[in-house]
Amino acid sequence: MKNCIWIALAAATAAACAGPVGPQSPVDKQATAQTKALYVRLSELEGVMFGHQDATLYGYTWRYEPGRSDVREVCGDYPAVYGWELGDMELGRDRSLDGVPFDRIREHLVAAYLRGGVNTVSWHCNNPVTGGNAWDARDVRAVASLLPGAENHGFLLESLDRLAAFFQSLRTPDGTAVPVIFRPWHEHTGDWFWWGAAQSSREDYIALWRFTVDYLRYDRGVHNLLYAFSPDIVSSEEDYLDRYPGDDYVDILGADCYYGKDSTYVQSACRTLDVVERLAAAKRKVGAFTETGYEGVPGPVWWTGTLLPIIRDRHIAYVMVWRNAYREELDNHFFAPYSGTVSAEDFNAFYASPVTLFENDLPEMYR
Ligand code: BMA
Repeated sequence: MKNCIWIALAAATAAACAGPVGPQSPVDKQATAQTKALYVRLSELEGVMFGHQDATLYGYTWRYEPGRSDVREVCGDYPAVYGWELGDMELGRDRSLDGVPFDRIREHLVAAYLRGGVNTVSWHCNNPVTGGNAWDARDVRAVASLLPGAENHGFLLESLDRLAAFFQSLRTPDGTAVPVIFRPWHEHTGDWFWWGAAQSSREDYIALWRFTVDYLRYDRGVHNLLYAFSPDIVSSEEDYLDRYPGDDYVDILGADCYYGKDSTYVQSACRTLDVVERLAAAKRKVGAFTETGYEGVPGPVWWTGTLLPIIRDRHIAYVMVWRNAYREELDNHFFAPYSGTVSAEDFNAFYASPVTLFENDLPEMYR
């Protein structure tokens, strides 16, 4: 009895002391236990996890060498977040648009999870109308053509079936489904993808997003996903929410913003992340800087001089930079440092900052 009173008192005190309630659970009520745990972890972590697209698959000077990562070769630690790309899976191919076999992606994604890492997946889907790639944005019919009753709806179903099978195949050796942050139809505020705002109506874009989530969740029973919404830069909450599919369809409020040739990056990134943080707090969801980077990172102090001040003091779960393309395929297309590059030393200072979290900073329980 006495114990009960103490427990009741402790609970009441904890409730009274607790701050605003943070994100509670993913929008998918049937999300697996590991997916729910990932969401809690994303909302509770103190600091900003660092992510790198395709981190362990290849680097600037190597490809498919087990254990390697350009980030690790610079700072001695793996990233905490990994991005992977599924473009071309919708065509039934066994390699991505970047030539990476999907079997390898699965292997690296599961290995990253077993080390305590967080996985996020993007999808540069080919244009269903023209047969061109994701950047073939000449045609304005593509999004509408995928909706129920329209001529390419079958293509959408087939594509989502393929993605669903991939998501469901992400299992640890003991059969546990690996949780993944899925970030479809990204950067839709720009005009460079066929699903962009200049190429589709607001209603059709939202319908495509909702159909994608509902189909994977209810028709295919995929329950190991968190959904991330990631426009490019925005200037206001209104702007951000213009094509927002609704709170029941999004777990993570993200945004993408790249360093360009002009000097607007810091201002644009800060303004956009201010919006992300405010909306994430209001909606009790997780915020993230889902893609960023400076191609070729020519600035020797870009990490601590530019990126760190942008992410410091922010309630965002992670910041992810884009891939280090293998230079024999694509020269100077790298966004993380590699050993010997001009920003490598500065990256070590960025790594050492208490703000940034890499694999070794993750709580033991996640590793
Ligand atoms: C882009 C570039 C392309 C790549 C695509 C998907 O931003 O890196 O080379 O094909 O992402 O990974």
